[in-house]
Amino acid sequence: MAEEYRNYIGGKWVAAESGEMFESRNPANRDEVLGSFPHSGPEDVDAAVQAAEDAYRDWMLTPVPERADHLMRAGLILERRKEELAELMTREMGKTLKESRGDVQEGIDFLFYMAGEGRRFFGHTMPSELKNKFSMTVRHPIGVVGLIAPWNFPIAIPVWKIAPAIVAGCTSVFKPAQDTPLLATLLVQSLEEAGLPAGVLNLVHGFGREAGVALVDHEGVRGVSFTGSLEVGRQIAEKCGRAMKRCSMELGSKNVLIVMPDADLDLAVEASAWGAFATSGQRCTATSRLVVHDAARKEFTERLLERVSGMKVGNGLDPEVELAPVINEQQKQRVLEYIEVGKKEGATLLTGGEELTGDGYDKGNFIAPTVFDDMTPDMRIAQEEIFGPVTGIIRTDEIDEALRIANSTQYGLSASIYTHDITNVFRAIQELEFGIVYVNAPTIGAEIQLPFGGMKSTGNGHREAGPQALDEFTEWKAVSVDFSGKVQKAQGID
Ligand code: UN1
Repeated sequence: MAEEYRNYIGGKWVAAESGEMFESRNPANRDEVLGSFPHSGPEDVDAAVQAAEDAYRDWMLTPVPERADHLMRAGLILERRKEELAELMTREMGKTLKESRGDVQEGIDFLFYMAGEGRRFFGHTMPSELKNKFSMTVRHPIGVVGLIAPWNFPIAIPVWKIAPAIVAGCTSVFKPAQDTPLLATLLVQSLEEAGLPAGVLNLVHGFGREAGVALVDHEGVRGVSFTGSLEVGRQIAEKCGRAMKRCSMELGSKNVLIVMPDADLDLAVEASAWGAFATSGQRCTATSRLVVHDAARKEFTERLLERVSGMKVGNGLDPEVELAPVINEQQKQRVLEYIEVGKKEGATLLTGGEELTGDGYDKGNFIAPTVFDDMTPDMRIAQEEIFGPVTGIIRTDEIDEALRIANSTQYGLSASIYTHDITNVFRAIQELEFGIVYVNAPTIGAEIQLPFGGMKSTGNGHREAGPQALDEFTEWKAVSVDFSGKVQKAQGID
């Protein structure tokens, strides 16, 4: 029997009211069950929002450094448990152990970063146009928030949301992805162990269409932070717009790596292989388009194929494995369908393109690393987010066209250029419509002290991580104190 886990509501671990459960399984071996989790519905969400509302007043009045200290303690707990969490992460969502360690580390780093933010939490002071009047701005929490996280970074991305919500003084209901409920539970346990008061963070397991929808729709929820697909993000943003709720969206992308003729090809090839196939291409920042200059194309392509052909595909616990399974059966089918679309559209399949079966593969969702050539910017495989181990080469013969192609999708999260030409470097920095731009570095591997988020349909203008993280969860309050003993009227009125 798989171990049974619970929701965390008002400081207590409780079953779903319906009593129904769902299982979390290993994508490399579907016979392995990591645990069973409450299949929650609107009544559970209701209880969690109620708990968050009950805890809100005390929490927003708790000194900011004290709020933030919980994050320091939770970070130390994760640090102590890093290896155990990383191993469970690989078993729950598939990615290689070294990437799982990176995911946990990213969570630890951001917990520490936000813990420090508790002793800053800066506002501004500004002058008044009137005598004996003092003006300043302070941050005010937006209230109870719903945090809806994806499965591809089961620790890091929830921490991107939970940590700034805690420092900001919000109380929250966290609905993790149904594919990674175990890691979400362990994360919440670490915050409980760190002494976070009851109701400040509540955990409701379940599926988007029930628990997720109920959370977004709940009247008590004043803001929603969502990371996931454009399709779902659009539905959430529409609802939030109507209800005048704050919402921050981190959605799809179609990231690009440009290779110019003067690029160091060793680096460009390695960055492309890492960017396209780490986490089996299941990162919002994955390199799914390679825009390669004709002068470098033949050699780049040969070297990339050589690099990819040497990739071992398998269980992420095996230290030799570079390409792990994709998250579930449904995602596997979706990726395979996109590969068919690419072939039909006339892209040339250079390698991969198929599901792997047989010894070691039969119980998991394995797809061979797939590289297309002759991809054109208008193809669906060049426009739509695939979220799998698939990338494609688009040819170009000049920088204007390369930048135009890079910008030619509705998304704009992460872009990279490989060149040493200073003019091309600065043109890329200036012209790329992406929230994250790399020069001679892969499209993946964002660091937590930088703002993370995208332009155009990738988001709605918010940024996670970095110094901007608090903006997602706070309002600005403009405060003026008049100590003149008079009623002073601004704008020059006597
Ligand atoms: C994501 O893919 O959803 O840039 C987040 C990176 C990570 C974060 C990715 N640090 O690869």
